[in-house]
Amino acid sequence: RTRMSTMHETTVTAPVNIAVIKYWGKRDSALILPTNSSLSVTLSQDHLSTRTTIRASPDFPKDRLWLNGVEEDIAASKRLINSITTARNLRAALEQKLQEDGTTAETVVPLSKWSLHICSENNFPTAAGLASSASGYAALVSALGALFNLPQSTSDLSRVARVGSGSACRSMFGGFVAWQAGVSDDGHDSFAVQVADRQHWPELQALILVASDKKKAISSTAGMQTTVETSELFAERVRSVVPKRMEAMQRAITERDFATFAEITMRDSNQFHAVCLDTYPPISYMNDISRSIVSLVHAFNAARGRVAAAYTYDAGPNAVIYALKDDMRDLVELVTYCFPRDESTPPEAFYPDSFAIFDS
Ligand code: 2P0
Repeated sequence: RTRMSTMHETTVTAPVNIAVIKYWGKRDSALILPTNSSLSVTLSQDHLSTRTTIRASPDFPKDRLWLNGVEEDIAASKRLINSITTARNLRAALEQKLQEDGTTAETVVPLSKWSLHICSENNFPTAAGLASSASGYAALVSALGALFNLPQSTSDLSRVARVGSGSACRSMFGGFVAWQAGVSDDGHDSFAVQVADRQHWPELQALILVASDKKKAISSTAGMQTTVETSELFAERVRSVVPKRMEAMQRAITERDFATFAEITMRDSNQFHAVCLDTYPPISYMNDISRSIVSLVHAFNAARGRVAAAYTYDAGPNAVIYALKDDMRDLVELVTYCFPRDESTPPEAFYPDSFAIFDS
């Protein structure tokens, strides 16, 4: 017997983002409120994204979720429960409002009371060690917003993505995105805003260099907690460095000033990794290949007599390089010459805008 009339389904995709001003540190771990604002570039959905389908039905006995085909235990994840429950509460409020407004009860589908089946897939190898929680929670919350027909703005919904994973709030937008840390205890002022859309600066490209596809030793969540508790350098970063950089970075993006954009990006990556080393016991995410790519980018810039490329590293050894289109062509040639790919390099390596793989 088909129950199509009572089945509702939505599919969305959400992209990965790479921070140029790094988020590292929480002032509230339960609500995922950061110690400092951050800023990122959202990558193209074609290469790195999560695709999530959600189905709601009165016939489902409970919520279930599959990640890349493997069922996850929702009850074991506070983050999943928090984000799903928050979206469901927004839907319940909407249903109540529609009823109060006089919409006949039969036309208000009680989606807030139905259970969900959630299916989420990354279009990139999870083993490649690239951030998947950002696109994952952004896709989940975008799909819930669409399924529930929520009237909230994207910035409002970014708050819901934030309680799943901090960096996910930035993946709710394309282009250049700031996550404003806020100062409140309840998180109402901690959400993402778009600084500029992708079309604002189409010549800017990102190249991803996979230096290792091993899983990282210390998770971001655990690592940043230890940093907050032990690093003195970190306190200085939060107090006096990041606020200045947030302003300068937004100006560089608005003015399409690549040299400034690139220098702040490299300096902020370097400071983030310095703060990790200042953590006690120290955290070290970059490896020898990461460090030789740093040297290569500085040599490339020195040879050009200007800042033509910028590296940035997250909580792992893989490099993301930003450059303008004309310089990216030469940079890719240089990198492939210095780091010849081995047999195991997957054939999907491509550029521009951009995904190249170099195995150690
Ligand atoms: C960032 N990272 O700004 C920084 C730079 C890693 C290094 O956001 O605990 O996975 O889920 O809020 O978002 C990684 O942190 O941590 C991260 P949670 P998340 O992109």
